[in-house]
Amino acid sequence: MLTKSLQTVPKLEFFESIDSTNLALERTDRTKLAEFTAYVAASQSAGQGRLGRTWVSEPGSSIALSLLLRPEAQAEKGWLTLMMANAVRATVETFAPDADPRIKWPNDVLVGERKISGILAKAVAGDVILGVGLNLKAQAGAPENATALEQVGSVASFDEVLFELLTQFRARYAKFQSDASWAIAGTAEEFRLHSSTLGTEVMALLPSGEQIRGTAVDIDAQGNLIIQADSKHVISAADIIHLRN
Ligand code: BT5
Repeated sequence: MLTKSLQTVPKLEFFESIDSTNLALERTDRTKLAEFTAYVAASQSAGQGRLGRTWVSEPGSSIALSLLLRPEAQAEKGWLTLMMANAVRATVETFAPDADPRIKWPNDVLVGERKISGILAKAVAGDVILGVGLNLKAQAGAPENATALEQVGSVASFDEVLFELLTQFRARYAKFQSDASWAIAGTAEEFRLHSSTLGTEVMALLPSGEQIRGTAVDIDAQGNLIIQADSKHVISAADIIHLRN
């Protein structure tokens, strides 16, 4: 079934249904698994978002993918998340050329203001588990502001989309493994080109409960978001609300 995608990784475990591909990879003994092992599911009963939130993946409606990574440079979760966001964005553009997919810092891919994909990276004992959910079809249980490839004009199959996504990500990650600082600069540049966050008025909701309202002006060398309000704020983790585009 996943004929094309199987060619892109050393090992691909496919689950028709699982609780969470990130959790499955986390609880596996990974010592015998090669880097780039992929856990893929057609549905999840307990898909994870950030901060204990849920990611909806109903049967046959989305791709849930978790990749086992062993970055040579110090695990840069934020950069790997943005690198995957760039790969997802390029994948969506491949199948829906008119959709103008954009990246919302730090971990979403949007079409317009609708979310088509979310990314969740976790560092575990020297490994990074990089999870991504990409919607293929509309789902009854997804939030109102969700969208899916089929809804933005794509008729591509699960295997075609997964193959493209893995290929897009691998090309970017290979650069990272050979020269991390060069690849990080490239990741930042690609994000700047395709971000829906930069240059807009945002409200950042920080994990502490603090709220910062201002203009998202750039990301810094660590991948933090810089918000210009009365003063400059450097944000490493937050939910961002786009107030105006
Ligand atoms: C994310 O969190 O967007 C990260 C999602 C990562 C999912 C992948 S699937 C493979 C791997 N295995 C897992 O268990 N997880 C990863 P966050 O930024 O916290 O956004 C979560 C929010 O997105 C939810 O609270 C909903 O509002 C919204 N949401 C949930 N399901 C959605 C969907 N299918 N499409 C669009 N939005 C959704």
